Amino acid sequence: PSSHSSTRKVTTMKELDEKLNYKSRTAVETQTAWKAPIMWEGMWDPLVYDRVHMENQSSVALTVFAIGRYLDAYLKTFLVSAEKHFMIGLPVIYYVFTDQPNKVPLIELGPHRYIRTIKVERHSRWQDICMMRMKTISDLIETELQHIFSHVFCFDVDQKFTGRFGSEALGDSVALLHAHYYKLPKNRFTYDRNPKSKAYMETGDYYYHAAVFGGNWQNVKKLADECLANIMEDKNNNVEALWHDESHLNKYFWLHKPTKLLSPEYCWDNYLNKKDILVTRLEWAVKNYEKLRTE
Ligand code: 2GW
Ligand code: MN
Repeated sequence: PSSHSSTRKVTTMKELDEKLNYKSRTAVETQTAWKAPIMWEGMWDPLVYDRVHMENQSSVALTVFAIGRYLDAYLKTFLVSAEKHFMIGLPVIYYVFTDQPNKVPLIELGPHRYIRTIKVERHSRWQDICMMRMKTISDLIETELQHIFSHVFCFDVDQKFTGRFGSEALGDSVALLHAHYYKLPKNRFTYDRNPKSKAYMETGDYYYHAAVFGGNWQNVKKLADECLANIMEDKNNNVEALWHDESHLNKYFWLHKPTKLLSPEYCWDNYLNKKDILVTRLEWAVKNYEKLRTE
C-alpha cells in the first residue's frame, strides 16, 4: 500500500504523556508545576505505551557500575531481575562497567537484548567511584551510544527489579523522586548547602535520587557533562558536595527541569511504610555497609 492509503494516525511519544490519566490518583501529586507528569501506577495503559514505542522504534541502553565488592554482592540479581521487568518488548543493551570483567555473570538474555562489559579503573575513594560514573557515561554516549540507542537509563546496582519498569518511564529527561523525601517538606531536603560547592542550592523542586535517571541520549550526555564539569570544579576548589553526584544531579534538575518524573514506585525502600505504593517496580537491596565499605 502507498503511504497515502494509511489513515491510522501515528501517535507520538509526546501525545502519549498528554493522555495520561492525572486524576486516577488523588492522594499523590501527579503533575509538576511545569506540567511534567509524575508517573504513578494507574495513570496509563502499559500496552498503549509499548505499542507506540515499538512503532517509534525506541531502544534503551542501561548503564550500571559493579566495582569491587559490589559485583559479587549485587550484579547478578540486578541483571536477572532486569530481564524479567525492564523495558520488555524493546531492544535493550546493558553496559556493565567493572574492574573485574571476567567475573561478570553469564545470564540468559531475551531476544534483542544484549550485554556489553567494559573494563574501568577502580578509584580508590568510594566517593570517586560514584562521582566519576558521570565521566564514563558521557564517554560512552560520545564513543558508541549516540544515534544507535534512542534512550539511556543509568542505575545503581544495589537494587532489584520486582515489577514492570517499562516504556512509560521513557522520556526526554527523566528524574526519580527519592523514596525517603517525596512526602517531606522542602526544608528537609538534603541539598548541598555549602556556597563553595557548585552543587549549592538554597531551595529546589523535589529531592531526586541518583540511583535512577535517564532520558534521550542527547539529554543524558548534557546532564553527565554538566555534572562532571561541576564535580571537577569542586575538586579544584577542594570541596565535595554533601551527597556527591546526587547533589550535582539535584542542582542540574533544578536548573534544567526534567520532562518526566518517576514516582518512588520506581525505586522503593521496603523499610518505609507502603501507603501510597500500589506496586514496587524496583527495590533497594539490603546493604551491609560494614562489609561493603571497609577494606
Ligand atoms: C559506594 C559507596 C561506598 C563504598 C563503595 C561504593 C561503591 C559503589 C563500590 O564500591 N562499587 C560500586 O560499583 N559502586 C557503584 O556506585 C554501584 O553501582 C553503586 O550502586 C553506585 C552508588 O553507590 P551506592 O549504591 O553504595 O550509594 P547509595 O546507595 O548510598 O546511593 C546514593 O548516593 C550515592 C552518592 O553518595 C550516589 O549518588 C548514588 O547514585 C545514590 O543512589
Ligand atoms: Mn545505591
